[in-house]
Amino acid sequence: MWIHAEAAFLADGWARDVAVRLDGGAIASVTPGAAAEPGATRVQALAPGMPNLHSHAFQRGFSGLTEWRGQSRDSFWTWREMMYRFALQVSPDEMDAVAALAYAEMLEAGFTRVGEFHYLHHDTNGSPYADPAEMSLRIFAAAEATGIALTHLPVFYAHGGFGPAPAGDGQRRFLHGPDSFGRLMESCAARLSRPQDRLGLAPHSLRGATIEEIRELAETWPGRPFHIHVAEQVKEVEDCLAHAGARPVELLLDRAPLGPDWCLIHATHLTPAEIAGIAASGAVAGLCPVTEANLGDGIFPAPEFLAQAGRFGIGTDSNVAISVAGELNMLEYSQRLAHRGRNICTQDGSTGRALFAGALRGGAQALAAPVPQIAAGAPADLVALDDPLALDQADSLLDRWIFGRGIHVRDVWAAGVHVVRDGQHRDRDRIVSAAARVLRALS
Ligand code: NGQ
Ligand code: ZN
Repeated sequence: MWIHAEAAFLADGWARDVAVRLDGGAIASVTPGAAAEPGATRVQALAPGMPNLHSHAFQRGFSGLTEWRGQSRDSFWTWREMMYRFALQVSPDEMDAVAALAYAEMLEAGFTRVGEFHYLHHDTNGSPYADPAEMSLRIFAAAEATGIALTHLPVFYAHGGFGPAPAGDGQRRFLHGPDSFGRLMESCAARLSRPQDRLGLAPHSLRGATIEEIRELAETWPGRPFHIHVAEQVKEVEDCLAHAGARPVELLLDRAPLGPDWCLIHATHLTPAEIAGIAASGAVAGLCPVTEANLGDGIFPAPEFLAQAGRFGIGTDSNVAISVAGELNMLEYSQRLAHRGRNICTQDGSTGRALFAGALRGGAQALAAPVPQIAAGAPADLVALDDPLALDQADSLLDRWIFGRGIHVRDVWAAGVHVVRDGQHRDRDRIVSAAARVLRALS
């Protein structure tokens, strides 16, 4: 199968008139300066698919439904109560339907892989399902049905807070001890069936797992993507200091084997030493700028981190919005607001290109995937961007997509399958009506 792109974003930049041949799930050849093959799908601009390194798929089910003020001052913590109320209701079938909606929308946005940080493990009353991987299997089913590549990240969650404090009733579906978590991991490893799928793991946070448990997990499952929420809220930093005598990232740097397999989700509140420590470790900062803004988390210290060659990727986290351009836009704009300057997330030249290329690399690293690229032998995960004005300016295309108007995702190939055409997932109607049925019952 042939694609002919007027412009394609190759490893060394934009090339013109590029013929791309797909063979199964991979790219077989890439030829710049070529004439279109007969029957080729013609696109304007072709770019690699973006990894989405952090998703809680079920949270798509209440997107836009927590934007009203209660009696108290609303915060991350009051939002979390509402999130728990929703989490306590979702059945396996409902998980499948909501995750399929989120994943179809991710593909439509230009994400071709998702890191699913999955902690909704047990039945609504908190007892394990007969099959401990029941809910994980629904995530696998949604990924397979939509075509998105999956890095599944079963979450280890054992406590309700620092101390450790006992888990609350609202957390009853999340909880594991080391043995039951080990069985879940084994079961997931045995049942992930597509070649593009990966298995990592994720202690939820320093609130949900102790530093000893985190070390034990890292020792038991070496070499797998290892994700953790960290230093997202000021209260978490203060509580960690009070209980452990160290800040969250400081504690991980001191006591855990941080390295390139690690992905620190949010890592919002950092000292200069913590910024340097993460950058030097090779771990990825898993930034979720839209959710971080939505939840009032704070602003990641991007200029300092990027100046030390820190690695980052992007995630849609709560899935309140699902947009590659939206995450990268918020990442840069939050920096401009904080630092009262412009073009902060680039060392030189196009900000859109620096953000896009950085998030491709860091996202792939965090999800144990090959770096997305338009090159022979790479997975055929491709996004065609449409420019209705057909400005002959590929160099500014990523900037116009992220900061301007008019550029949109028209086609997406995932593992060589043409899953999005004219901006719509091929099963959009079926997926939307299944999710609509579920969400009318849940909300
Ligand atoms: C989550 N989300 O696990 O879904 C969390 C909220 C928590 C974000 N942190 C729960 N954005 O951190 O305790
Ligand atoms: Zn999260």
